Amino acid sequence: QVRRLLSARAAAVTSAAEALVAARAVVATALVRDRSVLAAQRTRPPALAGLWELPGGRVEEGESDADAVVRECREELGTEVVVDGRLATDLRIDAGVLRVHTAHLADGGPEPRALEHSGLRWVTAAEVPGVDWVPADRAVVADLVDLLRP
Ligand code: 523
Repeated sequence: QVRRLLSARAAAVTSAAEALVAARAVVATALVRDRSVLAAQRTRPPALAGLWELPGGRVEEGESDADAVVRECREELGTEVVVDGRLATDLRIDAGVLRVHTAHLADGGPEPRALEHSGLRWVTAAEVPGVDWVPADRAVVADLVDLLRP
């Protein structure tokens, strides 16, 4: 009986730890230039294809959030970014929680290109609420509007 209880408890701790790891696993980037933020159009999965997101992805083992943001922006946009802050609201996704970091283009860095998305657009505070965001990213519309306002 005691052994069964202990092993149930160990399983609960393990799954809580796994949930925490999963919850740390995804970052998104609010890349800001000239009072606009970069929105990127997803190509996958089918449920999200055509919708717009803040670019990002899974954090790899041993990476910090900021490392992951820089790497994802290189891979997806072919550009160099500098992380300069974080939005207060986390996004809820199936895998757990996605944290949104704010960033700007590195001086003299290449212009972002849609290497893994079907399109890119710079959106102003006035345009942010009207963008067809993926469901999770809708949660930061108000934060983005605040971020972009003078
Ligand atoms: N989101 C999301 N919004 C958002 C990002 C960057 C990601 O809702 N701004 C979701 C979409 C996926 C999950 O987070 O369900 C992982 O994002 P993804 O697919 O862009 O990350 P990848 O490409 O690093 O991960 P794999 O799909 O495993 O390749």
